[in-house]
Amino acid sequence: MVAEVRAALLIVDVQLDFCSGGALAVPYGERVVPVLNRAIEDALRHGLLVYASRDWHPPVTIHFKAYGGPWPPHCVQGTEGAQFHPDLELPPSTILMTKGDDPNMHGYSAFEGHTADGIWLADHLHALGVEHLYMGGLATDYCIRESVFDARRAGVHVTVLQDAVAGIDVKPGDSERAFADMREAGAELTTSTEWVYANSALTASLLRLPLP
Ligand code: VGL
Repeated sequence: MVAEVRAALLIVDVQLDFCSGGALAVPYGERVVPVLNRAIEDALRHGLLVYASRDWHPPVTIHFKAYGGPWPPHCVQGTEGAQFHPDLELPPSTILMTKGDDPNMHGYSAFEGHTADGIWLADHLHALGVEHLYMGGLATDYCIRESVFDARRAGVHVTVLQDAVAGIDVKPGDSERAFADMREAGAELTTSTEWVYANSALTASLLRLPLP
């Protein structure tokens, strides 16, 4: 039986290398963790699915400077920096999406992510009837931005939780420009404190358990 779940929370790349002290630190990236923990609690209360993407690069990838890419090595498979932030309270039911593991792909977008069984995020969402993603995580100006664009291309509604994201800002203003681009792409921006699942009653009424 297929569960009809209308909305899900997608947590993008809250990994140690993107937090203070990490190999590609987002300034104060870890500030999103408590905000996301509250969002996770809310999502679970409303019976929504929780997805989490992780950057999971091989040591040799076109993504890294040494091999022609723009970035220092980060989130290398199996290293501590690739671990989720230890304070992030991901529930056991979290659906993990791994991306960046193909040495020929950058893997910015969570939509380049797949489950351990090789199911791409877009196909997973489609199979479960998820039509709306609430998004938070790192980094506003790269992986969040690209994930939003791909979600919109896949016809998925997106709400970005603005206080649950943080940007790298290689150039000052990158995050602000990213917010404008995301809005332009049709994403709604809100804050977690304003966040109410407008469709929560509908979502709950549409839940058909058990999940496949
Ligand atoms: C990211 C830069 C490089 C991100 C990943 O998670 O936003 N940014 N790799």
